[in-house]
Amino acid sequence: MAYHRILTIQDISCVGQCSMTVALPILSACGLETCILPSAVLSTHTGGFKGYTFRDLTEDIPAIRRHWQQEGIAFEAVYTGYLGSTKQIDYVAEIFRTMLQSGGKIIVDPAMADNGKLYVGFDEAYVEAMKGLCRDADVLLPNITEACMLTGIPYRETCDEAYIDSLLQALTALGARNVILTGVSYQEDVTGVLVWDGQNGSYYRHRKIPQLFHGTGDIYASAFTGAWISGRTLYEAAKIAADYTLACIEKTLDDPDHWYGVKFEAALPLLVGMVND
Ligand code: PXL
Repeated sequence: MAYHRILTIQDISCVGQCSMTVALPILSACGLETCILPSAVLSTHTGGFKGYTFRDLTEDIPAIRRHWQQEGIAFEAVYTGYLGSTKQIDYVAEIFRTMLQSGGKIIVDPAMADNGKLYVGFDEAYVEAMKGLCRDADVLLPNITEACMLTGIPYRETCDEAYIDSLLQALTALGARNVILTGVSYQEDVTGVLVWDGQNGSYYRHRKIPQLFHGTGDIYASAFTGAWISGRTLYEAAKIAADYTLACIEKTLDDPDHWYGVKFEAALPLLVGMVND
C-alpha cells in the first residue's frame, strides 16, 4: 500500500468543528499520515461565538520550520487553511519553498470569507498576501466569495456560466494550476463544484440544502486533499469531497441546537468507503 505523509497548516479552534479538528480526523480516515502546524489557537471559531480567545502562533513558525529542516523532514504535500496573520503568509510561502519533497503538491484553501463577506479579523492586506499563495497552488479551493476577493471581481448572489468562467480565468491568471470552485449554483435546489485545470472545466452537481453550516469548507478541502493525495483524480477527489460534505450536513439537519458545525464524524465511514472504493 502506498504511504503518504503530508503537512497541514491551519488554526486550532478548540470548540466548533472546523479547521484542524476536522482536518486531522478526515485526513487520517483517508489513510494519510498528517503532520500539523497550528497557525493560531482559538477557544472557538469566530463564526457566531462571542468573546473567543485568539493566540497567534506566527512567530513560532520559523523555528519549527528550521528544526524540521535540521531533522531532514520533508512532506509529500502541504495543505493550508485558515492562517493566523498576514505576516504568517510569508512564512507559509517559505515552508512551500523548503519543506516539500521533489514533486510535492501544494493545496491552498484560502479560508477567509463566505457569503460576500470576510471573516471577522481579516482585512484587505490579508487578501493581498493570500494572492501570493495562489501563485504556488497546485490546487486552489476557494468558494465564490473568496474567488471574488482574490480576483477583484464583484460578488454576486446568483451566477451564470460566463461569470464562473471569468472567476476561473482570473484565478488562473493569479498562478493557480488547478482550481476547485465550491458553491457553484445555477438553479435553486442544485449546487456543485467546478473542477478547472486551467483550460477545461467539469461541473459536479448535487442537491443543495438551503441552510448554511460552519466548517463545511474545511471539511470539503480536507476530504478533497485526502482523496487526491491517495491517488484519485482531481475530479474524483472533488466529487468524493462533495458527496461527503453533503452527507455531513444531512447528519446535522435534524438537530437545530448543533448550529456551530456539522456532525462530520458520523459520515466518516462513508468517506473511508469512497476513498478505498
Ligand atoms: O471554517 C473556517 C474557519 C476556520 N477557523 C476559524 C474560523 C473559521 C470560520 O469562521 O473562524 C477560526
